[in-house]
Amino acid sequence: GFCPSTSSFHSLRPPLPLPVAPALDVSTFISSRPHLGTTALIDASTGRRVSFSSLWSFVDALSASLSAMGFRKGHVVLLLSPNSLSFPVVSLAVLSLGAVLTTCNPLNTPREISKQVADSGARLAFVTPELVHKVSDLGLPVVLIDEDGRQSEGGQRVVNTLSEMLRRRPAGSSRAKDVVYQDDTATLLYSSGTTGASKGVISSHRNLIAMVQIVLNRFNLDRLGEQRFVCTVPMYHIYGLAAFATGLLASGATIIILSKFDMHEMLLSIGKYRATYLPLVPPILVAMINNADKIRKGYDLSSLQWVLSGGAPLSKELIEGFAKEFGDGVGIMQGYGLTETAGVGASTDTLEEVRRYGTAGKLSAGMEARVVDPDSGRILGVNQTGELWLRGPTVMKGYFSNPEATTSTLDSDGWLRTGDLCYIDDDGFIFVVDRLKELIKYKGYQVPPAELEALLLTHPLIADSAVIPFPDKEVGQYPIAYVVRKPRSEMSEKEVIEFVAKQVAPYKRIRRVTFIDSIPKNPSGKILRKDLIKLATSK
Ligand code: AYL
Repeated sequence: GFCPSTSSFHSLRPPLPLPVAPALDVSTFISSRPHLGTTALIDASTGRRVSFSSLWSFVDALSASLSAMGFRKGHVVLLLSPNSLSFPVVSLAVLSLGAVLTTCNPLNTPREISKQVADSGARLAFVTPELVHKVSDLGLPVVLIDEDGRQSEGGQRVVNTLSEMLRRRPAGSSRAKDVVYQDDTATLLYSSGTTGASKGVISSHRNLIAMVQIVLNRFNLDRLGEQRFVCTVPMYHIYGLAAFATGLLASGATIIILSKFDMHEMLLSIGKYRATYLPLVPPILVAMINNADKIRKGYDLSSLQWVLSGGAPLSKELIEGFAKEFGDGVGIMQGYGLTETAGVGASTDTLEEVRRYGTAGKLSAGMEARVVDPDSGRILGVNQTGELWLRGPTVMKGYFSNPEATTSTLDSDGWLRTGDLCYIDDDGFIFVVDRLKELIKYKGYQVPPAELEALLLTHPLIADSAVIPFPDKEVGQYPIAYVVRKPRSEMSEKEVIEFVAKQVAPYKRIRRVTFIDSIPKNPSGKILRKDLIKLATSK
């Protein structure tokens, strides 16, 4: 689909049907899709099932309770929880009110969470009992997600429990609900984008409705009511949120939920629930290939038809390795996307597309792409490598209260700079060559170097620092640091590593430190990251 007159690539997929009514929230859109499914969710460890009809009555009850508590359109609600049956319920209830959902990695430290609460302006948090201590100093009212009737310890700020809110359909539910428009903000997921610290990505209901349609388009709709997806990817992240807390719930498919990634539990539940789809990030695929013998002997994977991989690059070698170990019966679908595109922007969806090993896929329905020379700004053509720009119905409205980051990422015509170096071949397949932006991806998790650099600079013995990715077969990349010590400082590598480790989530920890006399920078003071990456990987 390269169009010479506009110098852009168009999606080769059938057009995306989108609702035209201006007043519509994504939760209502999902619940009104017809499908053949009966069981929506299964908790893999307890076997507890939630039917579609109970799911939607839970969502109604919770949204009525929230409304009775005074929650309205535009109010921001934090959801801090591992994957669970409650995660989609809370998300959809918040969205149905026109309130704004912000999610957070449960591994994050109190310091990291408090930054997000302050930035997003969250005024209520849904939190599991194990995580309540992480928000106890914030003065934020808490609703305890008490699925198993567990009590919180220091829960003095607990204003309600989820079970209580689901039980009672409050008298106040007659209170008029605000009209929610497709253009209203739905979610604030945090991403570091191309540079700097984490920012709130503003996705509208329209963005998410388009994303739901893309999810439905990707799979064979007629049979989706019979499909069973194992959910190990985190729902707080756009990958999991798009698939498991929203998109697939419109399809009738059943979602088998694991509270966290555990190889044994994941493989066991495939056999136990006869799962057909397994969405993963590349490091899990690597681990499966490395343990292929044990896995084939120990588990029944006969029901599995598709593995989905997304969120980080998956090489041709890995796809071949997986095919060799697990046979032709299981295909690997690729998904490429960003938090800023509310999920998948390109993918391989059919057997024919999947056979193009190494591609990130073809543009999703409704998406357009440009390939732009990062130095000259010139728009490039087929098979030429440059920065990928995307435009389409899922592209974010901007970064929350950050106009500078917004204008440097989104232009006035709606083009989003992805920060990924790509080319698009004659058949419209996108190949990701490298990452231009600062982002480090550890097991698919975002690690923003700028955040770690800012933290290092708070240490009294550190004069300057730069954090860069180091490639690793198992995890993708891990963060390493170049540090300039203050004069006469004898600070050790271990001290630097521990200083960071105490304050950040485990996936952000710096794994190696090299002391250096000065950080290489260009005349305007920008760190020459590529030079440091070359230095680090040449040894
Ligand atoms: P964020 N191949 C190479 N790089 C990728 C791929 C891929 N398939 N997918 C994502 N990335 C990198 O916001 C790329 O650098 O969302 C991109 O700019 O955490 C960055 O990750 C964005 O990171 C899916 C599939 C959602 C993917 C996604 C988006 C998750 C990543 C649903 O089905």
